[in-house]
Amino acid sequence: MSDIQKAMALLITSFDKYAGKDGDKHTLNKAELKELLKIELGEMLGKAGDKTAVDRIFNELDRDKNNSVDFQEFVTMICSLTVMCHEFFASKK
Ligand SMILES: [Ca+2]
Ligand SMILES: [Ca+2]
Repeated sequence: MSDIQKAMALLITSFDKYAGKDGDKHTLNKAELKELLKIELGEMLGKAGDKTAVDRIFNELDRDKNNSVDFQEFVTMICSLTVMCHEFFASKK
């Protein structure tokens, strides 16, 4: 597998790991999203542990407003974060 294929597989595995906690592994509820943010992106998001930040991120991610974050919505967040990282490293050169 190439690095990009590995990264895609990891994204899917990570989503399943957190999304499955309440028995529905197709979507993340707010508690599941909070745990994912805290454990996987804690350092990057800094204040993701605080409740207002989690609410805000959850509302931003839940584009179709059905009160849960599906895989597509999750991947959209990862893509934006990846673009931010890329810009950050590009600006350091
Ligand atoms: Ca779930
Ligand atoms: Ca949704």
